[in-house]
Amino acid sequence: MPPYTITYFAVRGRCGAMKFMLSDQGQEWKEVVVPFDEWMKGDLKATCVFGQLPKVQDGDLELVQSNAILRHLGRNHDAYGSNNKEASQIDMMNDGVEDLRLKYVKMIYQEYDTGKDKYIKELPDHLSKFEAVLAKNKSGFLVGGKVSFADYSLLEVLLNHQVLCPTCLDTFPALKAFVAMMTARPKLKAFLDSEDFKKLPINGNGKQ
Ligand code: GTB
Repeated sequence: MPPYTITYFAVRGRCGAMKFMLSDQGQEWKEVVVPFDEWMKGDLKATCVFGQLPKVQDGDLELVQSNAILRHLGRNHDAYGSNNKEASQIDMMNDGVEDLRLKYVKMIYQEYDTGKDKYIKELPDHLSKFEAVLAKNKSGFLVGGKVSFADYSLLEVLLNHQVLCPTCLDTFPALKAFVAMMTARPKLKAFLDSEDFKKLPINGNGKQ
């Protein structure tokens, strides 16, 4: 399969999970990194369906919306369950991850100084939902017996939260085991250890 092209800013942001999936699946990709001052000129923005990045090109198919991109890659790389029932459950879990991601992004970009402590206090309530799912599904993955795009998305959100609050998983053994299992997958581990990954800030405003 020819490599994908990912167009995005020089942050992990909304491309972390898709890069986890591609690296874990042994799939190469090309990157177009857009400096924010270049973006502000508006020419590229005008070509994006919703005026935002990331954008991924797969041959003649051009996609925006990070979760649509994750689903597309999940279909291409057998990371979307083993049947329709599992696919629907994976969609559900990914929507749950997205809900948490949006809360995190709001806190980071809009209320970091005033809202961080409250956010961390309320975090166990959100994490407990994923803990329950993982504790029930004995495979270690969110759904079924194999990795899905929702697992990559959850992993990315959890790693970001461990930066925000290093102890946040201490009371969640299934989440801790999930992070350990996912980050030990050899190709994903190699990506997480790479400069390409480590050099990028998590968020665009330098908060983490
Ligand atoms: N729902 C969309 C998705 O999931 O893909 C949301 C995409 C989105 O929020 N894109 C943001 C964007 O394009 C970038 S992610 N913003 C520019 C615009 O709207 O004009 C957050 C972000 C913010 C700032 C930087 N930065 O300064 O480098 C990087 C990333």
